This record gives sequence, C-alpha cells and structure tokens, in this order.
Amino acid sequence: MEVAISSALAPQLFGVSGSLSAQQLVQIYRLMVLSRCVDDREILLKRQQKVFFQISGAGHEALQVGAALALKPGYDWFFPYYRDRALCLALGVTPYDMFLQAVGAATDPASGGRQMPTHWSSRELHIVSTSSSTATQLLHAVGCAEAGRYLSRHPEAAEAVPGDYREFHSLDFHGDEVVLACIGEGSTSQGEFWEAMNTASNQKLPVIFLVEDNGYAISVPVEVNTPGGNISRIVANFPNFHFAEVDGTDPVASLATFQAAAEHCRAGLGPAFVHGHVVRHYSHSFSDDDKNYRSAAERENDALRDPIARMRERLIREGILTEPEIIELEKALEHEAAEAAERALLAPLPEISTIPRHVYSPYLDPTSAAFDHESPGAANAANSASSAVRSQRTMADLINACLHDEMRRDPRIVVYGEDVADASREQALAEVKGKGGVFKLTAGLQTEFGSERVFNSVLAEANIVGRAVGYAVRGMKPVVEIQFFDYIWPAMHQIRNELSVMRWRSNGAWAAPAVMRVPIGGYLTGGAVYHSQSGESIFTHTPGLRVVMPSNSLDANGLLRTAIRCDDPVLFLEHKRLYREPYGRAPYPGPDFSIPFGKAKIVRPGRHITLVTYGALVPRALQAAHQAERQHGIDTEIVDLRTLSPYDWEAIAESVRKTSRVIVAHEDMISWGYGAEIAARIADELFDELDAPVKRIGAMDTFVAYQPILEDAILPQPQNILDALVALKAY
Ligand SMILES: Cc1ncc(C[n+]2csc(CCOP(=O)(O)OP(=O)(O)O)c2C)c(N)n1
Ligand SMILES: [Mg+2]
Repeated sequence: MEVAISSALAPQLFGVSGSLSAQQLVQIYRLMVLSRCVDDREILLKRQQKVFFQISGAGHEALQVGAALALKPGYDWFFPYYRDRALCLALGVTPYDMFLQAVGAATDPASGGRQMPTHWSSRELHIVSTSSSTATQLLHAVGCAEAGRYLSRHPEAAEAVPGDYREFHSLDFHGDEVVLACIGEGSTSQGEFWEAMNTASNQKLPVIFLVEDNGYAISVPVEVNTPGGNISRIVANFPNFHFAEVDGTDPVASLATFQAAAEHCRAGLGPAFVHGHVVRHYSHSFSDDDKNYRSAAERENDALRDPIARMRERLIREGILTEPEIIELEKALEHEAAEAAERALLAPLPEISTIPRHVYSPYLDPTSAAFDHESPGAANAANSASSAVRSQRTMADLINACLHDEMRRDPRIVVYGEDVADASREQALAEVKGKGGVFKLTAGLQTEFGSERVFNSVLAEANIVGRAVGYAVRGMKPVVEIQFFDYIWPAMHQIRNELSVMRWRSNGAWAAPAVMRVPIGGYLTGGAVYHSQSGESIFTHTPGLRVVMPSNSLDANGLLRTAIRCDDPVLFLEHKRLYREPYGRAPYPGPDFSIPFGKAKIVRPGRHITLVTYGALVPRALQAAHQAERQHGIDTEIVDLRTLSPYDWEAIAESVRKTSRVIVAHEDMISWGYGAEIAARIADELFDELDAPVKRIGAMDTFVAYQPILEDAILPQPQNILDALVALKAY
C-alpha cells in the first residue's frame, strides 16, 4: 500500500513515502506497545499509591499512531483528549514526560504538577494544553485553524511589537498546516462538537476531527449518545468535509486514512472527519470497573480486537518478526517504561510558593505604570464646563473609537460576535448603512478593516469564546462581543474551564488573552428578565480573568485600550444604560489614552461616608450624595472602582480611614454579590478604623421584572442610597 509518512520519527525511520517497510511496521508496533507499557506501569504505580489518577489509551493505540505519523509535530497543531497517549508518544512526548505528570513533579513539562496525567501540553510539539472537559477543545482547534489561515494571508501580523502583548507571543504559521482535534464518541453529544463542525464546515478550515469510537462513554453505550449508533451517518451532510470511517485497530489502514484526510486539508478543500472504531481495552479509568455494566461476552469480543495482539499476529504472519523477537522487543519496552517511571519518582516536587505563578501574565502587568496614560489634558477637558457640548462623546462613541484605533494599530485584532459586522453580504454595503452591533458599538469596523477581521459569528456563545481561545493561543487578539450579558451562560464553560485557566494549568506555556465585550445591566424600563441581568461576581470569582466595568466614556475608552493591549483574558462589562447617557460624556482622548487596571477614581471627595461603587450606580450615587449634602449636610466620598478584578484596595482603605463609615453599593443582587467580598475585607482589615457597621446596597434577590414599577423596586435607586447614607451617618 502507498502511504506517505511524516512525523518526528519519520525522516530517519520511514523516508518520505513508499510502501511500508518491515522496519516501518516494527516502528509502528514499537510505539503502540510502548504506549501500552506506559499505561500498565502507571496502573501499577496507582495501585502502589505513588500516583493519584490513571486513565489509559489501551485499545486506541493503532488509530492514534496512524494519526501522528500522517502529521507533523511542531508544524501542524494538536488538540488531543485524555486517551491520546499513543498519539502524543508518536509526536515526541517521552514516557519520562508522562510519568513526571503522573507523579505531579515540578518538572512535569505539561503542567508542573497542576493537571492530571494525560492532560497533554507541549509548546514545542504544538500540542495545546487540554482540560478534562469533553469537547471544549474542538472549538479551540477551529480558532487555531482560523488564526493560521489569517496569519498566512497577513504575515505582517506575526511581527513582534514592543510595548504590548505582542512582544511575548512569537507566532509561527505555515500556509498548509493542519489542525487535529480528537474526541470520544460519547462527547459528540456536546453542543460544542456541533458548533465546531458548523464553523469548520462553513469556513472550509483545515481541521481533522478524529472521533475515537470505543462504544462507551464511561458506562453509557454508543446508542444512547448517538441516534442510530453511528456518528458518521449523522454528520454526513456537512458541506466541504472529507469523510472516512476506519477500523482503528488497524494502524496501517488508519495511517492511510489520515494521510488522505491531511491531503484534503492541506489542499485547502475543507475539514476532514475520521471516525475510528476502536476498543476500550481496560475500563474507563482506574476508578471504573466495566464488569458492572458490560456483559462477559461483550468484553471478550472487545478483547479479541485488541490492536496490539492483532499487530503482533500480523508481524509474525508476514514474517517480519519472530515470536522470540517480539517477546524481546516487548521486554525492552517494558523496561524502558519502568526505568522512566523510576526516574520520574525521584523528580523534585513543586514548591508551595509557586502556586500563584501564572494565574496572570508574568510578562505584562496591566496595573503597572506602563498602562498609565490617563492624560490630564483630556480628563480636564472632559470635566471643564468650557468644552464644547458637541465634542462630548458618549460611552458608545468612545468604545467604538477605541476599537477603530486599536484595529488600525494592531493587525492581530479580529472582532466577531452576533450582528457585529456591518453586513455579512458585502455587496449590500454599497447601498446600506450597516448594522455594526445591536447597540452599534462595532459600527463601521467591517467597512474599514474588511470581512476577514470583522465578521458575524454563528449564533452560539460557546462558539464565540471557544474560537477566541484558539485564536489567542496562536498569539492573535480576538476582541469578541457577547450580545447581552444575559446570554453569556452558554459560554460559561469555555470562560471558566478554558480561557481563564489556560495559562495556570499549562504552567505558563499557553495563554488565551482574549477580550470579551459584554453589554450588561438593567434600568432599561422593560428590559425584563433576559435583558437586565448583572452577575459580575460570578466572574470575579474566576482566577485568571480580569473584570472591568467602567461608568463613563473616558474610562471605557482608556480601560478597553488596556484590555486589548494586555496579556490576560479580560471580561469588559459595558453598562447598556450608560451607553448614551448624558452623564459621563467626554471628548475623544486620542489613540494612546489608557488607564491601568486596579486603579479606582474618587468621583466625589467627601469627609463623612465612603461609598464604594461602580457601573450604573455611580451616577445614581452622585445624585444621592448631592441630595444628602443639600438636605442633611452629609459629605459623601464616592469611590468608582472601574475595575472589579483586580480592584483598588488601597483607594478603599484610604477613604475608609478618612471617613470611618462605608457603604458598598451595586446593581447586582445583594446576596453573594460583589459587595460581600469588599464588605468582608473592610470588616476584617479595617475594623479598628470603623465607627459603624459596613453597609451594603444591592438589588432584591430576584431577577429583574418587565413592569417598570417592579423593576424600580427590584433595582437599587438613588433614594435607597440616600436613605442608607442618612441612616449610617446617624449610627
Ligand atoms: C463536560 C464534561 N462532562 C462530563 C465529564 C465526565 N466524563 C469524563 S469522560 C466521560 C465519558 C467520555 O466518553 P467518550 O467521549 O466516549 O470518550 P472515552 O472516554 O470513551 O474515550 C465523562 C462523562 C467531563 N469530563 N466533561
Ligand atoms: Mg467512548
């Protein structure tokens, strides 16, 4: 059979192409057996309680070795899942590397002891860090393929630029690179599988989707997850795909299948779907016993399809190796695995002091002076009564202006989301004004920067954020929009388990510094349950994510610039009610105006009470403070936090030391809200400074209702703030 083989091992062992030689077949067998030996040794270590988790690739080896040998590590890109031991071995991960992860060593190259074994990662080999979540990685693969295509068309975007995140992300790309994304058959039930297939198909992306079908998802058989029991039949109508179904216990057939799939992708014809039938030779994991849910006959049948036993027989049958030679080879591999395990058990363990390392970028600190370009000229002009009313720009204007400025400056930025383009059908732009977002925040971006950089996504929030992870790990800067905060939840899995933890879990090897712009909040009169939600504390509770919430035009402009130029993922919350309010308008501050994160602003100095707040409560607090002064002689100091994670503890503490009385006010529900953390910390660290209890103001513990009299009662109003100021002053 004619197959071309290329991999880390290929040049010296296989030559460039030609039929498989005896030596090549032995090398394939070697990789398969080595994978099994590493699994078996790891199982032994688990029994001895020297490692803490085990999940094996046994039964999947032939399919995976076939995939690896058809692709190029360090050139193509890989998004594996936890069963892909033989794949990773064949790509160049060593047994020693694998055991380092199993023991949780400091020198574990995949995660430094942070992730379970078989959660692969290698920058050098282009294996992007994977989580335990099933199917999330497929969307990363799609974003990665999009980024590769973009970079090959715009090589200037790959150039490093000093002074921002681009300095720390070297970009490499190849015009014909392929992305491999692997998944079990049970996990194809996840929405993210379908979302990834959708975009790869529509955009003809060079992604090979590999479904490793072992017939079970833990204890759940394939027919429960897949109607009719065969995923190939269900996906068959996706356009632009190359489809293949293969006996994944046969490495030679598997290799040929991947070779053809890769050719389709490299030629730019679209994605490929390889459905490999394999067996799960052991139970799901060490913690599972399949005797509890599989019949003896079924298990015996699977055992007969063990790819290693089959390949062994084939080598003997074809006269390539004798039985004694096979026994000798297997012994040598067993010894190799045992020796690697022994060495790994002696490896140094991680220092406790290293735990916080790589939660955020160690290269670029968005709280630093490097981001402090809050030009006093611009700020003063904004506050000055003499500035022309016409030059006063809304928050919506200045966010849009910042996006224009930054896209001009940085060719790595792409902007996408639902309805963000001016018009997907470009020909319409000759006669129409363009949509540019439901709030018009992205208006004109597609017209200026083209449809490759500004485009409508599919209507699927996990798709938006998952692809952003893929773009960002390649060093691009996706600035995506989630249309309403109320609909961020389908993306929550990607935000929490992928985007925010990518850097920490890979011990700094990978990062996903994307920006998510999200309109948030109520006070809309009729916004109701699904267009008024807050919930920022759910995100400030996620390590690795920066959370920003400006209250006025200038802050929005300067903070968005910092969000885009920094090296961490940022959730940028834009209050819908403030987009076009007369409050907080300002002249355009120029293309380099930026505000560091974690720097609060005293929007009203005062002596009697500190009011810590942010977002839409800033203008409401100002109104209440004005009345408190006029009617009751209470002098309130208002601290606008501007960024919620990190937040400016020093500014809060300094103000509380001065006033000895404090209220924390926010629009979100009061219980378990953002104010709970701030109030607790004040009570803890500033107890001696206080003359009264720490008070909180927030919404009622319900969703926001449609009928305006209900909405008014649910959300905190200036009158509630005024009442609290008066009560606290009297305490
Ligand atoms: C989102 C998510 N839900 C549930 C789990 C728990 N879980 C881990 S593996 C697994 C079964 C996966 O089956 P399949 O996709 O067929 O892959 P296989 O393990 O058989 O190779 C489940 C339910 C998870 N890791 N992630
Ligand atoms: Mg399965």
